[in-house]
Order: sequence, then structure tokens, then C-alpha cells
Amino acid sequence: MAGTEYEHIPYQPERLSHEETLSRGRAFYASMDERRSVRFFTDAPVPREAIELAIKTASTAPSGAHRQPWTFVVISDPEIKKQIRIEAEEEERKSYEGGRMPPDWIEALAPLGTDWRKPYLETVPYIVVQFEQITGFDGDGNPQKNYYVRESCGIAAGMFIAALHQMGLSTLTHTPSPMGFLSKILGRPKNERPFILFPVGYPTADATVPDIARKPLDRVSIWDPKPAEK
Ligand code: IYR
Repeated sequence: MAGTEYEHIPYQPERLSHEETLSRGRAFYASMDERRSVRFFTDAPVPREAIELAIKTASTAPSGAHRQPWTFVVISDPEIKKQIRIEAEEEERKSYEGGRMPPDWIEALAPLGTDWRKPYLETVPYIVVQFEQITGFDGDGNPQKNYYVRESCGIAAGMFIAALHQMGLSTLTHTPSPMGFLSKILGRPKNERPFILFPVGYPTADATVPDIARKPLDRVSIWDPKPAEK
């Protein structure tokens, strides 16, 4: 049966002059362009509220049928972090050195210098694991299908990363594969699947990142293309 339609309320986002539009856009881009994925973290504490704010920001993401099909699981307990490191490294070792990653994948990653070792999983003050809710529950607690779950979770993940960066915090989109062990360690229900693991903290004083460039605008966008020939 169709649900009751939401009431509509007036909405007007702040209307800016073109000058102000561009000045804000440039400032936001310049800030986001400074963001890098970090693999060398300290154990310096991060305020709990910063994690809460990043999760609240992520939860402002648009989602299929407004189901917000995500759960952010926050881990600060050193014992659980250690367990996650042990199991992630076990899986990653099988991938990198046990032949589970095909040669083309190993080759694609070689310039980035990643390997199976994930010491930062124990060092960081917080690990946040985003779970995707394959199905959800309606108001009466009955299972209910979700829609565009991956798209919704991907958007929320991007907003989570942006929020952390705006607060001067660093993270990494870590996807130990397969990630099933996270459901067990974190006691998550069957309707949820691990989506991305985010170590969150501050980089070490001697942290480095690969010297890579981002594709220029003309390689990531096409304006007013012609229709395909019939
Ligand atoms: N999950 C592995 C492998 C890995 C895969 C991709 I694609 C990367 O961009 C980086 C790493 C790991 O986390 O090391």
C-alpha cells in the first residue's frame, strides 16, 4: 500500500550573487583539492563530536526513497581495533600475496606502493565502518526493500570524507576484501553489509602521499556533446 505523502514546506537555499557563488566555489574547491588519502596516522586524539558531525553531515546525503540506507559504526576500543587489523591483514595478505588479486590489479596498485600491512588500523583514535542496508525496516519493524543503496551510500561516503577534511582530519577509503569479518566482529545484522572502512585521525609528522595529479577538467567532463550518429 502506498504511504502517506509528505507535507510540503517552503524551501529557499541562500541565494548568492555570481561573484559570491564563484568565490565560495573556488574556496571550497581549493580546500577539497588539498585532501589526500592518508596511510600514516598518529594516535593523537580526535574529539568525539568531530566524528558525530561527520556522520551527521554524511546523513544529509540524498538517498533512494529517502531511506538513508547506511549505518556508521564507530570503533574506539583498542581490542576491537586490533582484531580488525588482524583479520583485515589476513584477508589482504591472501589478496596481495596469495594470488587472490589478479596480476593486472597488482600492477595497477604497484605505483601506489600499498601492501597487505595495515598498522594504522590499530594506531588511529577511531575506525568508522560504513555499512550499507540492503533492506531496512518500516515503522512496524517489518523488512522493507531499499533503493539505489550503493549510490546512496557512495554519496554519503563522499560527504563524510569532505566533512572530515573540512575539520582538518584525515582518512582513507579502506576496503579490505572480502569484508565479511567486519559484520561478525561488530555484531551487525544480516540486512547490513560492510561498505567502506575509514580510519580517522591525524597524519604523522613525516607522513607522505604519492605525488599524483588529478585529471584536468577537460578529461573528466564533456560539455554539450552531439548525439550519436544513427
Ligand atoms: N583493499 C586493498 C587493495 C587496494 C585496492 C585498491 I582499487 C586501492 O586503490 C588501494 C588498495 C588495500 O586496501 O590495500
